[in-house]
This record gives sequence, C-alpha cells and structure tokens, in this order.
Amino acid sequence: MQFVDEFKAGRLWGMLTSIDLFDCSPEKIRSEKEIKKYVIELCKRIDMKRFGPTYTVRFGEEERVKGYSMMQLIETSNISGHFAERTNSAYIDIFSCKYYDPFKAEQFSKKFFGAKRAESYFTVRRMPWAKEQKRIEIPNPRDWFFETLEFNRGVSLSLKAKQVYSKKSPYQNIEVYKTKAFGRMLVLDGAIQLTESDEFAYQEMLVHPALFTHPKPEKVLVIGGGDGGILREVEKHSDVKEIDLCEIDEEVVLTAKKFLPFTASGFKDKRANIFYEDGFRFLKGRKNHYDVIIVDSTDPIGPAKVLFSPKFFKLIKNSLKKDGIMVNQSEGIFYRLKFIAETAKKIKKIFPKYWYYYTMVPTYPSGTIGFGFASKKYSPIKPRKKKLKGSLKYYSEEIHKSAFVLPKFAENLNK
Ligand code: SPD
Repeated sequence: MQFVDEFKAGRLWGMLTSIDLFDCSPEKIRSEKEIKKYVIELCKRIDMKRFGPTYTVRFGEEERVKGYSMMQLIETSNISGHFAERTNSAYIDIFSCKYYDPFKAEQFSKKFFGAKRAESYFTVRRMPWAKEQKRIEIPNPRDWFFETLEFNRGVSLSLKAKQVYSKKSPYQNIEVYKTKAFGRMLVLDGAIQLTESDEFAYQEMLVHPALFTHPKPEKVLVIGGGDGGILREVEKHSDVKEIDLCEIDEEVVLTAKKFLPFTASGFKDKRANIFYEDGFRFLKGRKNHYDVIIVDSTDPIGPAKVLFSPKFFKLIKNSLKKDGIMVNQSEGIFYRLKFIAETAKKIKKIFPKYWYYYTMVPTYPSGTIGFGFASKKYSPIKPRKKKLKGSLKYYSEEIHKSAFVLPKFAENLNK
C-alpha cells in the first residue's frame, strides 16, 4: 500500500483515524469497565504500546453530552473518545506517529461496541518538507462498503460504494448503495442482499428449480422477498395463477420500489398479492393451500433465525398441498457447512425428501449460496420442459441438474 511506503520513507509523521459508531450496544457504551477493556484490546490489535492508565471522565447531566469521555496516551500520541448515551453513539480518534491498520481499528471498534454502522475518516500529518509532494490518495472508508463475513477468521468483503439511502425500520437497518462494480446494492443489517448485476443468479435459482419440478404450480407463496426479485421470476411461469408474498417489513418493499426498479418490477403483476405480516402467523391461517413455498430470507441470525427452526418447517409442510415443494435460502457450503447440515437434518425429519443445491453469487460470502429443496412427492432430478415468459440469464436445464451435484466435502448433505 502506497500509504505504508510513504510512512516507511519518513514522508508522513502521523495518522489520525476518526471512527464514528452508531447504534452501539447501550450496555457497552455506558460501562466504564467496558470502555477501558476496549482500549486495552484495541491497542493489542493494532500493536500499540500504552503509556499510563486509561482516563475516563463522566460528563454531564445535560442530555446532549451525557456519557463517558476517555483518553489514553499511546506511543507517540493518543487515543480519545466520547460515548454519547442519548444517541448510543461513540466517537473515537486514534492519532499516532507509528503506522497502524486503520481498517483493523475500525472493524474491531465496530464489533466491540456492537455498532450497526460505522463511518471512519483518515487523515495524515506530513513532514514540513513534504509539502510540495504529490498528495497521496488514501482509501477513505466512507467510499467503501465493508461486510464482515467471518470476523474471527478475518474475512471481509469490500466494495467501492456510495450510500444513497439509509433507514431504520422497526425490524432492521435498510441501506441502498451505488457500487462501482455491481450497480445498485441493497443491504439489510449490514449484510448484502442483492446487487443489480448478480441478483439474477440468486433469484432465478431459488425459483426455477422448484417451478420446473412441480407439474402444476398454480399457487405459490413467497415468504420474505420484499425486494420483488423472487416475484419477478415466479411471474415468468404462466401456469402460476396466484402468488402471495408475505413480507414482515413494508419498508423493504417501499425501498425497492424507489431504488431497485429491476427487482421491484415484480410487484406490477396482477397475480401478486402482498401481505405485510409475520410469516408464522400467515402460515397458520393457510392449511393445505400452496403448491410451492419459497422462503427468501436474510441470514439465520436475528429476526430470520426462526425461519430455520423445525416449528417453521412444520408450518410450511402443513400449508403445502400433499405434493407440495418448499425451497429456502440455505447459506453457503464454504463457511456454513455445519449449519447447513444441522438444518438439513431438521428438514429431513419433517419432509420425506430433501436436497441441497447451490448457485454462484460473487457478492455473497465466499461467492456461493445454497438452497434447501424439500418435497412431499417430486424429485428435482429431472426438470420438466415448459416455455417461460421472459428470458433467463443463469437457469437452464443443465444448470438445474448440475446444481444438485455437490463437491466432495459437502456431498453428504444429499445422501
Ligand atoms: N448472505 C445474504 C443472503 C441474502 C439472501 N436474501 C437475498 C434476497 C434477494 N431477494
């Protein structure tokens, strides 16, 4: 990195990282003990020697500034911060003449304080004689989106991106970015849900294997799928007569309609009925009703965790007709094989038939994501032939068949 070389060459003498953390864990930022623990751990992570103790002062009964301020001397400079209780935010500055990794500092701080969003800024201080030198460009995290995929193993995905929308709904943080490489991008609670240029690989593969397997998929239910992309794909099947979509968060649909026309086109079809409801409640009221149920969920943490539970799979089974099929978002085999195997075990206890299959999506963790295919009667191995309205970019008969063939390390899932 040019920046490091500049440091080594002695042309820069200090770097300052300002980290703003939003929606932090209230318990953490209100605890003097946790703040001190954070400083010690941060210094270890960025290899910075501390001098003296961490000073903390509690400020104000005035609401606006209520909270702790912190100061820690470190080799060649200091770390300071303020922890604002009114807004659950933290503002941390790390200034040092010794090089450290600002991204590491940001990622660790975000994780430690359980922040939902972080914004960081870097700036450098120069030697007086370096004034005339060409300004170096320092990557500014404000222009980059980071998704921490595997914090403990140190894996993250970064995309050059500008935020165009952000809203906190009652269920989650919704963000839309414009990325340089992949076009528009939808992010929920920090996790990429789709991008304009690769979403087809996910939506087509969650929908078409089931709809090419079922001989008469007249009634289809989509659970989740608030961006509309799954609807768009289901609507390509003219044998589908009725599509219900049950999305808990209306804000996702509104966001898609405003910023993601390429998926929101799915809301225009007359066969689509939209329900803003909890999936559990919705299913309880519809027994023996659907031919195919498609679960387009976020990752199995937080609110979506229940969508991977036996209770949920039982409800789905009851809402399907006697030859019904369920397909669900089921994570990728490189990072989540254990979870996938556990979920497969749960589904196999409830449905007579189960397979895992997968697709490739460059902006998802490890570039792959898979689906569960649970069936009361039909096997997906031989897709039927039928004509679709509209074109496809990923799905084909050959892809359908090959998607169920798993790499050696994961083949037990389908045994
Ligand atoms: N790791 C992210 C998985 C996202 C699955 N849902 C995508 C929604 C697209 N309709």
